[in-house]
Amino acid sequence: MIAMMLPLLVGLSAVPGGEAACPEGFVRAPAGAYTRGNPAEEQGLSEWAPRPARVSYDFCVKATEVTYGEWRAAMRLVPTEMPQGCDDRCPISGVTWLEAVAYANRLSEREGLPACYALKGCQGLPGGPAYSCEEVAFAGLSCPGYRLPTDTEWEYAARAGSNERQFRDEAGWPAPPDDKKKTEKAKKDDPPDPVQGLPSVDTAAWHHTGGARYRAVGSLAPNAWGLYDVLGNVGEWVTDDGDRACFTETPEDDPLCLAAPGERPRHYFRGGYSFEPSLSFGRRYDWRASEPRDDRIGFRVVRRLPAP
Ligand SMILES: [Ca+2]
Repeated sequence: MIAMMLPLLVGLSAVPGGEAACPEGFVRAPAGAYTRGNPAEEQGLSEWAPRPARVSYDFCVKATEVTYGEWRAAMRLVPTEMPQGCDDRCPISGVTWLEAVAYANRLSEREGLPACYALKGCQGLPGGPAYSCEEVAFAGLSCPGYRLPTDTEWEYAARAGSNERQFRDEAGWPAPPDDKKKTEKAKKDDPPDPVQGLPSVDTAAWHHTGGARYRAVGSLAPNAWGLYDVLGNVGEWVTDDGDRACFTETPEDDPLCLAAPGERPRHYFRGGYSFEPSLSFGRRYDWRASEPRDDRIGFRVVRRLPAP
């Protein structure tokens, strides 16, 4: 148990050259630009048109989804029973958005960092049967503590900053031509389709498992930045809680959609989930309330790096 807690207790440390480093178990996402949402070539997955976005700061992203073991090391109550066949390395699932932000605050508290979410009028305990808060206020992107990624940060990190197609069977993209059906002459005349050379999404994502069946985090191939299970396994909550229309209006720099005061928040999760048949980086799933629990959903946390 002590070994499991250690990564949570390691704060940002300086690396040679004076640059802040990410905590153990996190990877660094450098500032940069990309296009969020499904590219035009992908069909039928999203009503949100692709939009250019820029992340203006470096940040640290947890390499894996938060696990049962990590949740247990930080929180008093566990929200859901561990699925059959799982152990402490499985992603925590069935966590409400509110519980996920409470967990992020707990990590900040343990390291003496400011909480990124102000929770007021809360009843019950995170992980308990009826945890609720009257008010949740996000401290903003300059908060140095732990928090959920923004919708933009999540997709940027999941794509490892690239808008290139990554898998030959990524949802929504045209299927690659079936070379087996081509005649020998056609195979000779046609240049090889570059998509055929891409790996299957099965090499990096648990999906199409026929139920809420989760696997130990980090067991498949990571993305180019070293993040595991961004697609599949559990869906992942993001900070944004604004109205759907907000995503078509955000500025290009550091976009964030938050509910207006008094507006009922809408929460979002990303990356698809274990029993979804097809997965896409650009797809956004929305969820009207923070309850009831949905066993498709877990989360990972991020932490912004201070400017050098
Ligand atoms: Ca995931």
